[in-house]
Amino acid sequence: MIGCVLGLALPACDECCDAGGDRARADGCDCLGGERDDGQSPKTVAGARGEPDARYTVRGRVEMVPVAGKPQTEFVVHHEAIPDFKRLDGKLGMNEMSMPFPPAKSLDLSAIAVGDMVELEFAVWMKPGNLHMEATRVTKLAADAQLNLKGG
Ligand SMILES: [Cu+2]
Repeated sequence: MIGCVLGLALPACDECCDAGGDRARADGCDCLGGERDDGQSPKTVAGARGEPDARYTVRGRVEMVPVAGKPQTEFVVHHEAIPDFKRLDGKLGMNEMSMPFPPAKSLDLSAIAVGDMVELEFAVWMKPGNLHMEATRVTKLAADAQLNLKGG
């Protein structure tokens, strides 16, 4: 669930988030997947969320792109560490990890493919009852860009 990604007070999730990356996902932890906004709920109507509480820019490698008509596909990026990421528990930082970034409605991902290295901007809403995050801009990096990812 998204709250977990944001570092909500769920100890198991916190552990999972701290572990980061594919291991956490392989362990079946809810941290990187699970409950997500399906884009259908009334809350996602444009403007209903108001201004995001924070915006971040991070680089990473695309691991999955959403395919029209296949709801189980999503935009997944293995992102670099985000040292200034503000978590709900007041701590700072998100480790590098592989996680889904629901695309904003206006975001066109048609030029993005699995394996692409990208710079990603995302917005975060952190108020109780309005927890959400979405990718707002994705730009391809040069093919020889060097990402700082332990997982390769
Ligand atoms: Cu993350």
